[in-house]
Amino acid sequence: MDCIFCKIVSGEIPSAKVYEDDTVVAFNDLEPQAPVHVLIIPKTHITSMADINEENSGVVAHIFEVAAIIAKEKGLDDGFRVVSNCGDSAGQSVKHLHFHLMGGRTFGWPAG
Ligand code: DGP
Repeated sequence: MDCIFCKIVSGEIPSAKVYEDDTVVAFNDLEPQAPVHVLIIPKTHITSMADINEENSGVVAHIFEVAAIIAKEKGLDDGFRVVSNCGDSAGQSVKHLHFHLMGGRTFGWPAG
């Protein structure tokens, strides 16, 4: 499968990794939108949030544990944001499930 994030998991495409274990990997976003902007992804290919089910949701729970670990490590004590864009209208450009962990600045709502 021609998937950029699967290639990051395998090491075929280099990335600045900030966390890795058996099931997930986290690395700095190539186009950071905040002083801290990390992508947390499952190692197995899941296309988007629309494909989460009772068989694979465990890795999503784990991703949120990892987000808390990284936020602490990065000193995001004032707060941070976790976002997953799902599908074209939400702006999902890479079709491998990923969560943006962003912090180090103030965020607007619902965007910005
Ligand atoms: P989204 O638009 O939600 O699908 O976010 C995809 C993000 O992935 C976007 O912020 C840029 C980032 N990205 C795309 N290609 C690469 C890559 O090859 N390496 C890294 N580190 N990030 C990438």
